[in-house]
Amino acid sequence: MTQHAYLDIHPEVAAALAAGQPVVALESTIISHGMPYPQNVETALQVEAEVRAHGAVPATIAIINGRLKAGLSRDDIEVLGKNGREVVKVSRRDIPFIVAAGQTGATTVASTMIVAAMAGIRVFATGGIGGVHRGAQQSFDISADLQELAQTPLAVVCAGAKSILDLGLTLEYLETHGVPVIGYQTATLPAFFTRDSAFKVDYRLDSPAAIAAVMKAKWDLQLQGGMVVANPIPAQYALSSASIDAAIEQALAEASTQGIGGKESTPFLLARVCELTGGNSLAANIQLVLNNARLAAAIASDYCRLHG
Ligand code: PSU
Ligand code: MN
Repeated sequence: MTQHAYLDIHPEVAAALAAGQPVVALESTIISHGMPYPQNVETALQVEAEVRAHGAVPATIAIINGRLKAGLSRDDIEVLGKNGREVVKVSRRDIPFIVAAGQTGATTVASTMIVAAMAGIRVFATGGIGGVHRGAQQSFDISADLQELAQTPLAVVCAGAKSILDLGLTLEYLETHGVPVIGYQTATLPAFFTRDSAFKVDYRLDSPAAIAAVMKAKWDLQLQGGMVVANPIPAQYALSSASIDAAIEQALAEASTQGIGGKESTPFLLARVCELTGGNSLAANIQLVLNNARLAAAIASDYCRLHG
């Protein structure tokens, strides 16, 4: 059996891919583990609508009853959102277990990239990528998202990474593995809720077309792997780092006292930061994902034009 025997591509997504039209992949861990219900479902549907409004077809990715899905129904999204943290969080390691057991799982950036690449999708929008955690010198907690970026060919549009992570070590890790970090209209790495951080991106590019040209060159040259497109949160929704830093410090301290580790670490920190900062950070989170969906649709359109 080939890998495609495990994959269901939604008819609308399949038609767009066959016609060389732009498609944007979206992940589902952000739905089940990244936001509370019902905002998670509303946001997932809004993000799909935003991709469409900007000329591309959305393909939200998950595993439903053991089937890899590129493109979900409204019911699938409702199930992932309503069951929230009871839905298994699936990264690269977990895929065969969830498939073999016929279970439903929410895909992380890493596993979304795997399924998207299988389907032939080249652009992916999300909120924030996983990375090297603070204290990784001791814990070795480094997201599988980074290894996936090293080997799977997608442009991942995000708002940088949350400062629950060590941004400096995350950049070093990506550099080692040949993954470029592009700043969209910025020379500094955005830190999710804030437009800036103390770190520089590798390359600043100011248009979707310039990003699409780099994608084409990289993959024409058969340089494996993906790239990070870091898109700052719109200024009117950005939070002050002072307001978010205290919540992040508290969440990290609680995780350490409670001995939270492994795959639970990121969902725990995300949920605590969200609780501690209240609706403020959730509203910002929703806006930055919509902003990334718009940019991803534009990049996908330019890439299709170039690539033919
Ligand atoms: N960061 C966020 N929101 C998220 C995630 C990260 O701000 O929802 C999710 C993504 O699905 C990402 C995953 O791929 O967490 C990383 O988990 P881990 O660190 O366990 O690899
Ligand atoms: Mn981890």
